Amino acid sequence: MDLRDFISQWEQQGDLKRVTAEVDWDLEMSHIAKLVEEKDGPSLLFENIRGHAPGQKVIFGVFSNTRRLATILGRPSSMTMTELSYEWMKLSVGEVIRAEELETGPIFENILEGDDVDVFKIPSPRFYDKDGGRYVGTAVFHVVRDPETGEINLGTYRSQVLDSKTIGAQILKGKRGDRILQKYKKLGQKMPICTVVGCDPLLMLAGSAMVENANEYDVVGTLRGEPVKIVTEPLTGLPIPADAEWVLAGYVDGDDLREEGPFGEYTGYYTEELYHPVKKPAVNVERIYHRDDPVFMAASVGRPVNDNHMMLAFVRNATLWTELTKMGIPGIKSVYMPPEACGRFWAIVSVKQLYPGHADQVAAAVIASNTCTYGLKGLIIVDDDIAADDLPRVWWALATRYDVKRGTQIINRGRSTPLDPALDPSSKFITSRLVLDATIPFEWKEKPVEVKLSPEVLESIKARWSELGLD
Ligand SMILES: Cc1cc2nc3c(=O)[nH]c(=O)nc-3n(C[C@H](O)[C@H](O)[C@H](O)COP(=O)(O)O)c2cc1C
Ligand SMILES: [Mn+2]
Repeated sequence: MDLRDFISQWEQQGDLKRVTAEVDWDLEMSHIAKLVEEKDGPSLLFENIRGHAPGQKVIFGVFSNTRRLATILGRPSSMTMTELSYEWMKLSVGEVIRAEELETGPIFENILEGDDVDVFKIPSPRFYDKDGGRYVGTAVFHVVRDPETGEINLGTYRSQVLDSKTIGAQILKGKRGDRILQKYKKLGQKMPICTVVGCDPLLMLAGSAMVENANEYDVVGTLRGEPVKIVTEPLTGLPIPADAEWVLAGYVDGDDLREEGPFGEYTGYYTEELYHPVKKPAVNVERIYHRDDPVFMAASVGRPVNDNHMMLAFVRNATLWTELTKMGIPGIKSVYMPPEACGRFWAIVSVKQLYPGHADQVAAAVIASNTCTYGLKGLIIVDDDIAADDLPRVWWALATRYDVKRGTQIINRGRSTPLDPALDPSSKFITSRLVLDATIPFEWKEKPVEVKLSPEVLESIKARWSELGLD
């Protein structure tokens, strides 16, 4: 599958609209996309971008609703995010399907090097008016290789256009990508890197997942049920998708950090660079590859709910569920990370309790998981009669099963993201966390008995419905 397969599929199901009128990359595209997204509209394929070569296209809204997330996972478009996450979990605990290397692919149709390397030829949007510049990487992933183990790692880090031959790569402290960069730095070497913009959207989703000790190409192969087709980028020797739309190849010099940002982020707030400059890793671009008539993939940011929150919620939901399953914790019924909470800061887990303390075990496991150790602030645990994504019933449990003193745990310290506007500016990497246990304690002998309609009476009045004149 490549991006173009999805474009055709969405067009057929009426879930994609081509915009042929000329639009500006500077604020206009992002603003149009945001308005359409807020009305749960189709994804938008902009085909005429001011100042860019005819044939160049930009797609927005790839991830912004569950219909399209379902198609990306190859499932019926009626499935909910929680159902899709369950499918992801089921597939990813199965046998791994490794990537398949091809000799060549459409990504090599156009190769720009030397003086022809000009990042401004790519139709990167500027999203919000206080942004530091154009962003080439919002629906992006970067490919690197661990210099010690040889393992390939994909990671999604926002990328600003810094100049015609440099883009930012905001690889935050402690991410797998950062740990790899630090190894190169220690070796006194620059880190070869490929930046992929536009491809099978599932690859981008995998790039944004907290995957340790696995190659995300293999994760996607396993989810797809067939190997991802890769080719080797000659300059860096790194594997890139054979049918990607745009790829930038070059290196990061860990000793040469550059100012980047600010950016109107997925939290709905601008980042700290609005107040003071922050230096970050940057990619020195030595080659640009693109397909004929390339499709640039962009993801909208800003206040929830949009592309970013749907991606974060879906991927974190799916990998949390996978981790809980792999940890062998019984009774997990459903998992949900609401996009409205930016897709990452709150989680809800429904569990069929089997022993005293089971809900506490679930809480400890969620907090220890790779998925939730980063950024989670709040966790709500509910009993199995309530689905994790049934928010009205979750509220009911908070109202009637949760006792503040018995059901609350505050965890003082945990890893977090400097993008969280609620964190003290002097301590941006550490958060506290809240656990709300809204289950009925397993060990209680006299449990609250739920009020239910009598089945016999229901049966009998069903037969009398016409007679009662209520049809
Ligand atoms: C749209 C989007 C943008 C992201 N931007 C960044 C970013 O700028 N920096 C960052 O460190 N993580 C960012 N993330 C989260 C990372 O992709 C995620 O932590 C992933 O695990 C990083 O890859 P790694 O674990 O291989 O380092 C973003 C996620 C999404 C969905
Ligand atoms: Mn990774």
